[in-house]
Amino acid sequence: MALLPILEFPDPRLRTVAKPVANVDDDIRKLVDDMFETMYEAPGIGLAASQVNVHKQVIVIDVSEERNEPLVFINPKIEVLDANLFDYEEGCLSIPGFYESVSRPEHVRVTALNRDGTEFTIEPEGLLAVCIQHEMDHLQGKLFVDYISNMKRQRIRKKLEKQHKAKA
Ligand code: QAP
Ligand code: CO
Repeated sequence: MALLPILEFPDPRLRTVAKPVANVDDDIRKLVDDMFETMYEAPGIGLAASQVNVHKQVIVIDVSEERNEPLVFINPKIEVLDANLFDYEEGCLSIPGFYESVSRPEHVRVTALNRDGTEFTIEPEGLLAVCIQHEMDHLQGKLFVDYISNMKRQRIRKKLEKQHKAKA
């Protein structure tokens, strides 16, 4: 297992659109294991492969208190079940230290492949529903700051750029 470096906003590589996984093989399972290690260590509740500069449709999530309910979503597809929206204060491992309220569909159905390559379908609720949508956005090169005002997004970008310069 290995910890993977996480790209931070406004890194343009976060804007890459991820490709579907053709075969859920041992290389993909190794990526999944490394992503879980990286997410748990951070600590975070969700991580998309895009964030570790691998542009494949792979997501890992664990929203449980005990951190013992790992979920893998490969090539996920989403269906919005009704028009109800849900507001949640979102964060992101690629935008450390910043949180903003985002409104998303509350009721969705997600179909994906698990780490064995078997298809499964869930109708997630609450935080899990929010997290899956947030992570699926990453696979399209989209970030939660794209939903807030340009002014707020610029302020976050400037603060992070300043931190990145100080570290370099
Ligand atoms: C996405 O985000 C998410 O700013 C996962 O300093 C978050 O795991 C979906 C984290 C909230 C829905 C709701 C963020 C860790 C972790 C930070 C994360 C930080 C350290 C974020
Ligand atoms: Co994120």
